[in-house]
Amino acid sequence: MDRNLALNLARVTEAAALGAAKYMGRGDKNEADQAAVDGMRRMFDTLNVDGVVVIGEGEMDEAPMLYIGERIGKASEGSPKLDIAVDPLDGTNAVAKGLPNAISVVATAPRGCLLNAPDMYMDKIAVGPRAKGVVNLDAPVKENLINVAKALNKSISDLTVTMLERERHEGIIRECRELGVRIKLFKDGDVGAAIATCFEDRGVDILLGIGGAPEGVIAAAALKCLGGEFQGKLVPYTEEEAERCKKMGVDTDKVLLLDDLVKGNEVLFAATGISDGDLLKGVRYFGDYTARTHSVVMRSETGTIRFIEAIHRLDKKPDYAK
Ligand code: VTB
Repeated sequence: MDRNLALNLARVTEAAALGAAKYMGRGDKNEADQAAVDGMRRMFDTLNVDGVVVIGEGEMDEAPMLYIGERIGKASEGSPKLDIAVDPLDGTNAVAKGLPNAISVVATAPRGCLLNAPDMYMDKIAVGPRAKGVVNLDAPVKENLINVAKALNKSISDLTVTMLERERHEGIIRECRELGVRIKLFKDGDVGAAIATCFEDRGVDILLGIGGAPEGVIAAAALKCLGGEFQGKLVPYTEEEAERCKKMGVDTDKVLLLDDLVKGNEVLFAATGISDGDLLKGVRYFGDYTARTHSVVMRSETGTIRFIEAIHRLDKKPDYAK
């Protein structure tokens, strides 16, 4: 895999972030999402890849761009054939309201390597490298928490669990409180939260709970690069969703391990902050038509993690300056 492609993916998420960030706090999540999609699509068109979107904005009839099955990149002979997973704006509500943790993300792997997760819910567990191998999504919550605390050499009261603030998590929250761990709830953006478990200074040790399945595959791609562990289980809420899982050949009783979600070791991942978050700083606008972005780029093959702060001259990039 061309290692410079990883850096080009940062250009893709930067373009999406610069597009969406202008809409922060304006109350219109669709407008922000569209700007992220436009920025991302435009930059993808400049890359020498033969890509197929396997996780994207929706089915062809509901998404004009970055829809599942769409071919992207300017493919030529010898271009890498890739599966592409995108979430141009994870945290549409966060941008619309000016709240934290909105990011733009993209992950790629060779064709056929990313699980084509349908747009439904997924039960998730994510931990960083030091707790790899000690969690099991099928085990009771308390058992996982005790095992992670042990692996991190922390007392249980110092362990921090993070999850989406949703009513469906009341049961897990109760169990966490009975055990006495710390809890950090967030409103949107479980991709960034899963990644944060891999950085000790980000203040969260384990992600639990149910979020979007597409976001689960994207988070798994990142955790593969970071050497963490991610497990997921599709949670169909309707007959139709259950049928869809069956057709895909996914057993909803089975825990999907990292290699079921993201096969092989040629994974590339990039993310750029849109609003300030635990993982990345948001887009900042300075005088003289400049803006700063903060991104992370990773490759699973070498495990290199790059944080990139970029200063953009918006007057020289008319597409961003609108
Ligand atoms: C999560 C979260 C996303 O969707 O996956 C969530 O990470 C799941 O859906 O940022 P609900 O909002 O229905 O709980 C998002 O909030 C939006 O994609």
